[in-house]
Amino acid sequence: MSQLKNDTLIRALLRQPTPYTPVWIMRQAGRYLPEYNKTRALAGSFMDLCRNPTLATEVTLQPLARFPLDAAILFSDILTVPDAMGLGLEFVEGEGPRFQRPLRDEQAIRRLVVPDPSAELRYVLDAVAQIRKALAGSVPLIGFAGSPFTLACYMIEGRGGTEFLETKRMLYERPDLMHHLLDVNARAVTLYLDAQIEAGAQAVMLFDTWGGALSGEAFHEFSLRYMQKIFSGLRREQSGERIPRIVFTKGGGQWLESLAQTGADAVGLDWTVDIAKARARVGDRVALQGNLDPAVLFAQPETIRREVNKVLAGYGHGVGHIFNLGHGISQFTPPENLAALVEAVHGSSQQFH
Ligand code: 1CP
Repeated sequence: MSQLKNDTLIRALLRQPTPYTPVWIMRQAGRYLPEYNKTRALAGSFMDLCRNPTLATEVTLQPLARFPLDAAILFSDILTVPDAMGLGLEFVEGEGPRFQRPLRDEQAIRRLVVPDPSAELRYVLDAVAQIRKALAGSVPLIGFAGSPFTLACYMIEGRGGTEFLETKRMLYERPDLMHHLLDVNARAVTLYLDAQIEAGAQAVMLFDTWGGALSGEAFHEFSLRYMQKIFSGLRREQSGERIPRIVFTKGGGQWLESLAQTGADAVGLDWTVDIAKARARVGDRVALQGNLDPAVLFAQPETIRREVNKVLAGYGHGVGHIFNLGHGISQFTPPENLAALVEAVHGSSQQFH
């Protein structure tokens, strides 16, 4: 049995009854919180913050001290895995992530080695263990990784904010090479998530932020297939507890049936998807996580409450809904608006359970 004081997230992910709809927020620890910016300045840089388990623990807990959220998510980044492969991650102030050594030729890709998480990513595992201890069973801790394809986008382009032209050129011109890279990434992510679970992560999420940039055919061949591979290789239980898995392909609303067959327990929805229709399509097989437009958090509390109610009512009665935004919270969000959201979810959702 679960030792958690609040296990609503785990139960909802496994489509078991809960007294209300649990809520957590993608990027709940981050730049919209002044206390986060303070800790980050103290650490020196974003990566210094990620590499310091004590400070990573501190920022993981910051949103939970403000809001009665139903889960914590490990403070880290999806790009720690390619960094551990030697690509040299840095965050240029105001410009986002950059790799010093992006993958520019076949040799660089053939040379890639799957990192040993207990060595190169030790700092993440230490953070997981320290966060679990600090949470003391209050709410579950979510671990995460990027999907093989989303990681490949950053590894090839070397940065965000591109149209993935280099990535797609390789995908179309050298599918063999792309498959090799995705296979390395899938093996790396499987080991990494498995190590996070061993260190204490109680649920895991795969972020496929850029899978939605692909054609349907390419998505299935180059993104979905590798996420399936990860879930089939990952341990299902730890210390007798089932470890639920969440898959989130931003822009993946057309492929929900496929996403429901990856071996994930829950599928994340962005805000372009009608959650009632999503439930009718796949709600008998997986839980659904989402999917309020993050921009709603810029409106007045009454508007936030109204829009929260629409998502709750859209999902309707019964098990299997985890409330979240359709993507990460904006850095310009007033924190008090998130308080209104969490209160609205907890207050209004009881009628649906
Ligand atoms: O300047 C800063 O302080 C850094 C901002 C920041 C933060 C707070 C970055 C840089 N990463 C993070 C944390 C982070 N990233 C978490 C922590 C847990 C949480 O509170 O949710 C998680 C889960 C991520 C995952 C992540 N990183 C994704 C997938 C989710 C998504 O947002 O689509 C992606 C694509 C990244 C790459 C990345 N890291 C950081 C930025 C700004 C980006 C996006 C770059 C781009 O626009 O392409």
